[in-house]
Amino acid sequence: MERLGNRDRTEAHRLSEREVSESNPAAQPSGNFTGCLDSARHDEAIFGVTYCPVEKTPRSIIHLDMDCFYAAIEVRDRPSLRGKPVAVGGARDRRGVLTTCNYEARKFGVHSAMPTFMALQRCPNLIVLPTRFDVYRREAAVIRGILYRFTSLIEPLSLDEAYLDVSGHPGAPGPLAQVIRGTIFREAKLTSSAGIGPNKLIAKIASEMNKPNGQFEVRPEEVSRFMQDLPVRKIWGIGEKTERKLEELGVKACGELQRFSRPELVDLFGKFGLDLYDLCRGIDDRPVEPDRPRKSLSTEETFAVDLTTLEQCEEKLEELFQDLMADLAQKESTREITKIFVKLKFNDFTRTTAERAGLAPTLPDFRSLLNEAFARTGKPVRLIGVGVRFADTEPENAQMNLL
Ligand code: TTP
Ligand code: MG
Ligand code: MG
Repeated sequence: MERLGNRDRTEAHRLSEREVSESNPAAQPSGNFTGCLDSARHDEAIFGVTYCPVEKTPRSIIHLDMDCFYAAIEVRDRPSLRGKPVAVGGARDRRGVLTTCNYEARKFGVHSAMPTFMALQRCPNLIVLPTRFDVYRREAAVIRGILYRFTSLIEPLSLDEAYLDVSGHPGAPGPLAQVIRGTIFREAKLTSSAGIGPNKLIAKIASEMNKPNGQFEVRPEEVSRFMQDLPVRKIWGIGEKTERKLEELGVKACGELQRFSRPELVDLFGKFGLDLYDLCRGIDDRPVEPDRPRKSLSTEETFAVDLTTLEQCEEKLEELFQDLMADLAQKESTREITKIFVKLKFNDFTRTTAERAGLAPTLPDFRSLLNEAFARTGKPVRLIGVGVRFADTEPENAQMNLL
């Protein structure tokens, strides 16, 4: 029996990833754009049709980002530092680098990722404190707890920022962002900034505009005006290289980029050109994807040639078992496992799953499930999957797991 090459193994892993996301309740489509948009884009890319996507359901997205997060926590906890330039990071004599600094220090040109010695040259009075990651993580959990009072549709981007989809909230999003930021300040004594817009692209760009301790809202009818003069670099996916390429074409602002047709952008930037066509118009259909704990983890493989005997299946099972164990150790080493399962797909595309509660993920137990599933039909097997299901996480732990 010929074994699949590396590419196919990768594909098998990709499939297993898809399975993971299917079993994650948060990964369901948000109901905004679906594949039909992609196929329309595809047709246009081929036929050069002019196609103008319109966001079907207006959304309200808030991007919330804490102000000089680590430094703000340190200053809050040491009131004598208030008003002084403060940074957090490694020591100068140990070739340290700053994680961040407060706004007083930024006036001197000090910033994140700057070597500490350089920061001290620019600002000799800079107070450099060591990092206390456990404290920052705990604070992030408190803040996230506050956010969850307003919506469960939260996509954390890092410890100090998240997207919130507040489309379903009865309040207007601008005042709502004000209330959220006010609550964080009251309860955590930390300031934050927010951007409010009809999608993630706009919300993220807007949250920087009135930083620190401010917010900026772009209403749907203001998007076109907002994008006109916006530097192209503000768009996600445009790095230094693309910015330079665009500059050579005489394009600095999104309004100028809007003059290019879709086929022209595809010629210039490949597939990203299609995104760019929308993004420079302020159109971004990416849903807010909550990062809830996955319910199961599995790995599977589709075979180039169907397996016809139990022995052949057992041989493959062992390899899949090793993959699953490695995946488990890496991604979910601490979760309680409630069930293990083996899934078979047959050459007629029917499938069956044998699963059992209370078994540890051991090879003999997976083997017994394989036996059970195989015996159900005896048909040639085109795919085997092995996996585990996890116990539900307590809400409090769930929040910690997000960090
Ligand atoms: P940011 O939100 O990028 O920065 P910030 O919160 O310090 O400042 P701003 O007011 O501009 O939002 O990052 C959040 C935290 O992540 C930051 O406080 C420290 C950490 N961090 C690093 O450790 N290294 C880095 O290079 C950056 C940018 C941040
Ligand atoms: Mg921040
Ligand atoms: Mg941030």
